[in-house]
Amino acid sequence: MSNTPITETVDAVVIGAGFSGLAMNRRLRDDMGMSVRVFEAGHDVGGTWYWNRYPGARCDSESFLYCLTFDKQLMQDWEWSGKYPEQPEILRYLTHVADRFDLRSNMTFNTRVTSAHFDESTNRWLVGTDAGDSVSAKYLITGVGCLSSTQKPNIKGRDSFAGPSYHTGEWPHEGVDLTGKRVGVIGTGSSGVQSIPVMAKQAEHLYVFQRTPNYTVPARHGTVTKASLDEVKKNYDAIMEKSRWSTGGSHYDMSEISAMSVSDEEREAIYERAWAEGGFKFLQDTFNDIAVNLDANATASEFIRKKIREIVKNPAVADKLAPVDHPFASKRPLIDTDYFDTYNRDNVTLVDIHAAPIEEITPTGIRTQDGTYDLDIIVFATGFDAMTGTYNKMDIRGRNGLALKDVWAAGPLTYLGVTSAGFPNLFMITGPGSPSVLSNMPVSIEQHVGWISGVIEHMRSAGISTFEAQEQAQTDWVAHVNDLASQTLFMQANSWYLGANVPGKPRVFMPYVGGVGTYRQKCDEVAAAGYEGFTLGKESVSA
Ligand code: N01
Repeated sequence: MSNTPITETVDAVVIGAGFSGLAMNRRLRDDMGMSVRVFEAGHDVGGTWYWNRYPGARCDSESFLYCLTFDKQLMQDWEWSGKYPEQPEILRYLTHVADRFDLRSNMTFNTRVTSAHFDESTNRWLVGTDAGDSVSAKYLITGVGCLSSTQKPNIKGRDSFAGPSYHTGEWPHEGVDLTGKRVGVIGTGSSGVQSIPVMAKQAEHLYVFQRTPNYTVPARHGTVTKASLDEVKKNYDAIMEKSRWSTGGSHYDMSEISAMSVSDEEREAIYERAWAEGGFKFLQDTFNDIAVNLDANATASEFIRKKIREIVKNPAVADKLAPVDHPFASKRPLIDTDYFDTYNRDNVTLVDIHAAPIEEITPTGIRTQDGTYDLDIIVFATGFDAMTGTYNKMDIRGRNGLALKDVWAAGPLTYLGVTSAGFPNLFMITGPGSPSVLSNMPVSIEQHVGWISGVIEHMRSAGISTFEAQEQAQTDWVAHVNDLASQTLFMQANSWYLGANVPGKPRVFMPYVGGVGTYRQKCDEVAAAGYEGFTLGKESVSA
């Protein structure tokens, strides 16, 4: 690649045109006057919301919190229609942001970054794409998302199926008509739990192939009134500022009482209220020890199992749907609309592939150890090679030609989840080791955009050519991330947070569990201490 002629020279290359890429582009280009090239694999902006168009796709954060805050007028002008934003509406929002701030003019679409090599003789990145670009940039910023590499299990005969098959994360833009079709869906994580009730209403018959049952709480989705949105808009700055310093990136108060400190009747009443209100409040606003204390957790887990048995009429089906192998919220908590009730429909069959695993996908359907299911369509709701998958697919090389995927072979190594030692001037928006997926994403994205641009401003004003994490600071940070995770119940489930869903992936807890407020404070302190833990190289070559 070093012999390839340079096709463009810019200050910064940004990878991805989702929330991260849009916000970073605007900041660097419009606020800081830098030249920026954004590469995006899709044919337009949107990121996650460009690709995940499966039936029922929406965000679990409330609409008014799921936004960019760099422009106050934008916050006042945009009107969300639902309590939770649905995929088409989020995509409309991001399209509007791109139009309103003219963010497409320096974006190249339908183009995937395939390589990025750091040239130590010039202190610049050379970024290659599948369209033949070779762009020289001082700064390389990844806005590639945490859940952008789809994961299809390597089931015997997978590609022999004669009908169409789809992954929820690569859903056809024109939609899929399930009318009159026998549909098999594999997977009951967030994507499965959201899409199953919607697909069940369309399909002639829906077979749900469930390996591990999941806890899920009603979302209580609905429309939002203009009056409630107006109220939010009056207080928007305060709401978002509180979210920035919170645990999960939202402005809700967290409970301060232990589940073990109240009587059985009081506890039940608190759970009932939270169940009726719906959403993540069931975790945040009930008790403060559900995520860390097994006894406290058992009360929440049992409450949800009780609800499943109440909702699902067939006791044998309810039993299969009731999770017992992991504590509530040790995997990504789910919220749903009519998920358990869907199993009361005559046209829905739950297939327990834990008891009788899938043996083969055949041209006509799926064969398990104890049955054969004839299908017209297969849906893989089987998740993603999370947090590191997309990085590992690009040939990213830092000092001494070292490949990021080799450095990360035993698990991602980052300092603050935004940089990796040996990769100068590479910044990862919501990288592994930052709160990212444990938070309301736009809040974490904007914090990284702000922090990274602060670094770049400092580099430009102080004549710094390279900004690079120190090995010891990185080692300490990775240990801290692991130490915090080990104090939670997250380690008790086989989740994608731990890479458990990808065969051969190292079992390392990837996001930072300390909360977005604590994390923000740490990042601010590091900056205030002259970027403690980073080596700042003075200009020795022209940039
Ligand atoms: O993926 P998942 P997802 N054979 O990994 C099953 C975000 N998101 O796309 O648990 C059979 O959670 C697997 O079974 P098991 C959100 O952060 C957000 O649903 O491994 N089954 C599991 O049931 C979320 O957490 C939103 O036993 C197999 C399912 O597939 C993340 O994306 C919406 C299998 C995968 O669940 C990922 O969610 C959607 C196999 N070989 C997604 N391999 C919102 O904000 C996997 N499975 C609303």
